[in-house]
Amino acid sequence: MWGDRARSSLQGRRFGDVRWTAETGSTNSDLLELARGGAADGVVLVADHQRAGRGRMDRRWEAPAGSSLLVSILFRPDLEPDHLHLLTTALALAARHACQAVASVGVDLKWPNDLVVEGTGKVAGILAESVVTGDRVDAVVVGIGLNVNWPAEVPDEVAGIAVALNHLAGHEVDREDLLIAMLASLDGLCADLGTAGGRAALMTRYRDACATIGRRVRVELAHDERFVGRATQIDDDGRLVVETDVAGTSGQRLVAVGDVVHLRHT
Ligand code: BT5
Repeated sequence: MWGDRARSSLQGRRFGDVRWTAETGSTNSDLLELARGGAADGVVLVADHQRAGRGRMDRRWEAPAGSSLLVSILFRPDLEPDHLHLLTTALALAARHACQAVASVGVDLKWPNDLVVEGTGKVAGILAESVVTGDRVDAVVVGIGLNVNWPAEVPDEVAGIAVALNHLAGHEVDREDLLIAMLASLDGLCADLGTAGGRAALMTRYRDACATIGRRVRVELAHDERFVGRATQIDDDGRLVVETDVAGTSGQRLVAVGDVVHLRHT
C-alpha cells in the first residue's frame, strides 16, 4: 500500500505519520482542518489526485492524477512569527535534495519557493498557510506539489510552464522514494531553527541554492504593479532585495510577497 514504506522508513522520526489518500480536494485544506481539530506536529498528508489543488494567491495547482507528489506537512512550531518563513525554505531545500538524491536531477530554487530548471520550467511549488488564534500561530501547514511522472503531453493549463522529473531524468521516478528522501532531509534541516546559528545556516544554504540572486528580474506584485531590477540578496526575513533601475534613478526595494520572472543575463 502507498505510504507503508514511508511509514516504516521514517518510524519514530518527526515526519513519520504519513497518511496517503487516493483523492481529495486539497491536501493543504484537509491538513488545516486536521490542525484546527488538534492534530499533532509532524502529520504528513499525501494525495494521488487533488480536485482543487491550490497555489498562492488563489491560483490553481494542476496535476494529472497519480503523476505527482502532492504533500502537506503540519508544523506546530516553537518559533517567533518572523522565523516561520524558514519552514517553507527548509521544505524547498529538502525537495531539491530529494530530486538530486533520488532522480539525479539538479534543480534551482527561484524566489520565493519554486523549484525550477532554468530555461525549461517549474518542477514544484510550495504553499504555506497558518492556523491563527488571536495573535498566536497555532499551526503552519506547508504543502508542495512536485511534478514526478507526467505524460509527454503537458496539460494545456500549464503547457510551457510545468516540467516533470521524468522528462528531465529520462525515466520514471519513484514517488515514495522521493517522499522519504524529502521528509528525512526536512527533519534535519528543521532541527536547529530554534537557534540563531541554525537559522543563519539554513539561510546560507538557501542563498547558495537560489538562482534568483544576481539575476535581472521582473517583479510582479499585487494590483498589477511591476518593476525591473537586479536581485542582489535575500534578507534574513526571506525578502528579496532588488536594486531597481527606473528611468535613470536607482533605489532598493524589499519584496516580501510577489512573483519574479528571471530575465536574460546581462
Ligand atoms: C505554488 O503557487 O507554486 C504553490 C503550489 C502548491 C501546491 C501544493 S500541492 C499540495 C498542497 N495542496 C494544495 O492545495 N496546494 C499545495 P504559485 O507560485 O502561485 O504558482 C501557481 C502557478 O503555477 C499557476 O498559476 C500556474 O501558472 C503554475 N502551475 C500550476 N500547476 C503547476 C504544476 N503542476 N507545475 C508547474 N507549474 C504549475
